[in-house]
Amino acid sequence: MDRIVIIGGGGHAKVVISILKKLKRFEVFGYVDKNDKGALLGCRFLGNDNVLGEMLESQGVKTAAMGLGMLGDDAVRKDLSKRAEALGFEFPAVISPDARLNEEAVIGDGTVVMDGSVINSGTSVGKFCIINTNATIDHDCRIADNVHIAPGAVLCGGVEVGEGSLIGAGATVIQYRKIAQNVIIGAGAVITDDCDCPGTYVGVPAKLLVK
Ligand code: JB2
Repeated sequence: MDRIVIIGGGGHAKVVISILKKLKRFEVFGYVDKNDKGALLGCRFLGNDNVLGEMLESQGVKTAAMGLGMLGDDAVRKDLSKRAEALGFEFPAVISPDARLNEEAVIGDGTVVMDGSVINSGTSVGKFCIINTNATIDHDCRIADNVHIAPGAVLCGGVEVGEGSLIGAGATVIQYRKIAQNVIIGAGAVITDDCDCPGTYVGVPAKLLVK
């Protein structure tokens, strides 16, 4: 089994580790974090991000999973994934055996698809996305890189989501609507119109919050 290192040791990392354990395709070698969080589901702390290069060279660890979650600003996460890829790490898509992917769904490298989520036919999901627990993405959606679809969110058919956007827990986007880059959709919001400008949209039907 290939060894895999987890980047980050918080709540999101725990979920990623639990999916990797179910998959039984990798040996979870350990995690890197700014702080030692102790053993995480039996997975040991390896040091901070500076140990990644050394692991690649001397420990034969060539594979990584992004264990940092994102709830809005994803700069640290993006920077870390770029740095690790530049070092030579590969980030396979991590897809829970308890998710359902239908025909012609395409999932990018570094993306994690969690338990209970459904991704329907003809949908493509970019790199380093989080398709969280019980999220539903129906047919022919286009999800760009670094997008987080939070637990229980529903995207109806043909929805487009731009890079870095977050669709909050339990939110619904009706069919064929377009969400721009760097948009946050609040939990439980219902999107009935396109969200063309970056910003936070909340409510039913959802409106752009003016700061
Ligand atoms: O530069 C860093 C760094 N900065 C913070 N490098 C590394 N390797 N790790 C870093 N961290 C670590 O990220 C923190 O020390 C901490 O252990 C972890 C963040 O953990 P937290 O539990 O706060 O958030 P998360 O990113 O794991 O999960 C969030 O997003 C998920 C999608 C949470 O809000 C979850 O509830 C949510 N499901």
